[in-house]
Amino acid sequence: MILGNLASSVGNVVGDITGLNKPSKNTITGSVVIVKKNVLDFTAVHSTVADSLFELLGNQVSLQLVSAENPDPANDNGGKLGKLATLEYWNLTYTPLLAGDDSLYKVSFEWDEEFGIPGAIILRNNHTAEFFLKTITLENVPGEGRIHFVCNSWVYPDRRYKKPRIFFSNKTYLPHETPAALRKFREEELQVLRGDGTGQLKTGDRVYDYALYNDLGDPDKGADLARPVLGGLAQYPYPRRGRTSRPPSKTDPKTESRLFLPNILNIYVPRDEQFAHLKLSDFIAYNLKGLVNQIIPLLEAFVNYTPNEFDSFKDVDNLFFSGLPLPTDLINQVANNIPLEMMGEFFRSDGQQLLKFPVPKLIEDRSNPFAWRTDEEFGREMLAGLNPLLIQLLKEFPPVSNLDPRVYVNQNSSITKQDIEYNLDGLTVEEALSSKRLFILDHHDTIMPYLQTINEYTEAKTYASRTILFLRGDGTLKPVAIELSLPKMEEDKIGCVNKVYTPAEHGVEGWIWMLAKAFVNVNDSGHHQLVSHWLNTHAVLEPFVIATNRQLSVVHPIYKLLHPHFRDTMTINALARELLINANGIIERTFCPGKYSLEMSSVIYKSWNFMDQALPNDLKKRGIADGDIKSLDDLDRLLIKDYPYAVDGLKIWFAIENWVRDYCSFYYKTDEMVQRDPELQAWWKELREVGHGDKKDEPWWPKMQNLEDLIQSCTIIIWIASALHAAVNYGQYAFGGYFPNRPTLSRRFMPEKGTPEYAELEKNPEKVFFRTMSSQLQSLTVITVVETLSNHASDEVYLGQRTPNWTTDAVPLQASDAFNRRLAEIEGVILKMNIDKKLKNRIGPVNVPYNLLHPTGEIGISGKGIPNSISI
Ligand SMILES: *[C@@H]1O[C@H](CO)[C@@H](O)[C@H](O)[C@H]1NC(C)=O
Ligand SMILES: *[C@@H]1O[C@H](CO)[C@@H](O)[C@H](O)[C@H]1NC(C)=O
Ligand SMILES: CC(=O)N[C@H]1CO[C@H](CO)[C@@H](O)[C@@H]1O
Ligand SMILES: [Fe+2]
Repeated sequence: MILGNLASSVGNVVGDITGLNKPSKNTITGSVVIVKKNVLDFTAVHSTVADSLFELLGNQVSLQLVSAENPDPANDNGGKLGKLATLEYWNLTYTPLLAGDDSLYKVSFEWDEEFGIPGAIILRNNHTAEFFLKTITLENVPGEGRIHFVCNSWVYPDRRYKKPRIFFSNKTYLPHETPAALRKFREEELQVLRGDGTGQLKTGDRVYDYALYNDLGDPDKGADLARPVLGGLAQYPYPRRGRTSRPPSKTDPKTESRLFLPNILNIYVPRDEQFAHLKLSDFIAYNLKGLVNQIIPLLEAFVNYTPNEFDSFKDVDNLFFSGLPLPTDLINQVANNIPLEMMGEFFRSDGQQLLKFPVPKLIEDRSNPFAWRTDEEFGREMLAGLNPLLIQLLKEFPPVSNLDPRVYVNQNSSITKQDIEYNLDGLTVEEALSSKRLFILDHHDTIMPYLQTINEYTEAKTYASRTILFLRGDGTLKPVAIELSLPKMEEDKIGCVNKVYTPAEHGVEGWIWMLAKAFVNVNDSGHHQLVSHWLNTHAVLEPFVIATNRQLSVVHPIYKLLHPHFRDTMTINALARELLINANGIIERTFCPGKYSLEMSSVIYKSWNFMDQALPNDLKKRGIADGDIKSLDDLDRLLIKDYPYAVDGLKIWFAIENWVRDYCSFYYKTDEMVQRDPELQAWWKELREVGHGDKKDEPWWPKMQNLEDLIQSCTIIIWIASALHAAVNYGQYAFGGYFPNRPTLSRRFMPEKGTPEYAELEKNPEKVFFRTMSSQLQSLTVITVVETLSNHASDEVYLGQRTPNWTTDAVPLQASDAFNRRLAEIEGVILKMNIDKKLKNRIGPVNVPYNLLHPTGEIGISGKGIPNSISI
């Protein structure tokens, strides 16, 4: 971990120096770590970063200590301010330990007893360019020793700020425990971060504020690019996003105007949310811009040039194993614009230029290249794939609909006992139901209301679906029936036409069954991307990021607890609004609901429930857990024992909960302390009433009146940001990169007996499969994007890892160590389970171990590791 190496090396360096260079009695020396410009490689984006180390010297950067002990009546009773001091360069030629990217400066402060212990530092950058300040460490503070300031912040020229920048030491204080001399500064800093709610925010600003999702449409470019505003109205409720306040579009005053593509990196996010990376290349989301700008147009050109459909699985294999040759003139035409390192990712040249993608894990094992098509793998991916969140216990047979009878009729399933009974290993349907061995993947009620519109007004032709699965004796799930439904008007109500498919292995019937599974996966892919991934992790978390920064001071214990789990989230979400979820963006172009995609996610947000995001609650609600799971001792309440997402997830869940409990109980000894913490109360109120304002009246919100509310809420926030997101994000390429396994769109209905399509299916089934599912361009686009989304960066920070010296409190530090030890233990258990042959769902026919919840990970598309935060 970069930060880890750095801080320990600074510690050593400073130790050496002070030994050689004792400060005089009335001086406090400090060391300041600033990142050199040349390693930031931001030149293209931010050309103003300080040019040379020496530019920061002289009077260009001044620092002033703020007393934590002695208020100054002349300064509104804020702490006394020390004399200005300036940076000096400290040429540490004998300190090879200093991390290569950093510059170390020295500063000497005048100090006397009357001043007391410093608690903050005011820093003014009088230079014309910004720099990235990492840490400040004061040495030999009388009575205190070393005081450390974790800054990690971009510091702009002082004239850009209304108040000079202030940094607090790494001590932690509840509001009422804040030394009197620091209170004023604590409050003022929060005011600065809240801003005054006006004006367009620009690069370098630090303001955190809220806005509606009114920036997805582009009505100035045409009515077909207009989209409804999400959030603010009962019809389309949505979580809030970060405010940018660009001017309104010309056509629709309610819609914010959009940025032009080349300027996308100028989209506003509060400065320290953006690129706190040493190298831009470590920020994987940055690649998205190149993808949308350059690679996807290249794919389009390629598809137009060559047969623009895949005809067989062999064609698809070539894409991964041998590469498809790229015509030379095509290369010449577009390649000039593509940065070399980007070409490297997708185009491998073996003498000639090839379009070649990394082999998705799903098909890596060549001993059984069609393992992905088996029923066992189809069922297993509902437990250990990239969307293991929807399978639920079937309580009633046949399955019923809960759609409003005033609008819908006959939406119950028409699957019969005869359809499934012969596949229940000798049980009757009643026996299978009462022994809780029937499960369902239900995509009926949620999609039915949109189905007519999608099939009529978009390119897609698709179904609502119900899949029934039987839990076999060996712990695997066997799909026993798939029902595909289309809407049909019956008088003035919406009825439906159902068609039931049952397993078949051979001949046309085998292909029909395979298509039925593919239609289910189309629907599941849409739900995965829009709901499980975008809405339930990325979008719902952003209001927590904003509220935390606006209402909790950086010295507040809950700020310190949560902050690592917010890294990069606002930035990736801002880029997603520009490139992925916008009108005619990648999602609309490649997923079934097309232009209705985001609108549908807003309808689903209506039933989002914060408390259900807690894994034990979620499992109970889906009927997967028979009763409450209060600790790992209750693991045998899982009806599906070998459910990798749930088994690993519960271990991680309780590890997080224990850590949060130890941490919070150290600061809050009583429930009353929770009630009386004004920052905490303001935080929660704003989160509910503004950030998730469209859901503010929901009865399930914790009231934040006791320690247990606080522990549960923080555990859920950390869970969403880390494990839940990892489970749905980093397996995208492993499972979805091989797109026949997870098509995102279907363009034709199921062939019916007696039609030319059916005859074609008998003759050339693979060709029909590829004509029915996503087109070549759609498939290539999706896998290009999910390849990027599935990457772990080289500077990834995994669950539990923290900036050293993030607090001075011993008990929380010990609790954090214990958390990390527990996570390491869990890794051991996961590795062991993954080689246990009895656990059939952990590896499955495709031989891909379930590593998505293995806490530490590996760089690249490893499908392994839980980062602290949602960063891609
Ligand atoms: C659907 O099933 C429910 C529950 O069994 C039943 O009450 C309802 O009448 C059924 N609807 C129709 C149209 O058969
Ligand atoms: C950081 O923490 C370590 C203990 O974990 C301590 O030894 C060291 O002095 C601290 N460094 C600073 C700069 O506070
Ligand atoms: C692509 C698609 O059809 N997605 C739908 C599948 O079903 C869910 C509900 O379970 C809908 O929300 C999706 O939009
Ligand atoms: Fe993500």
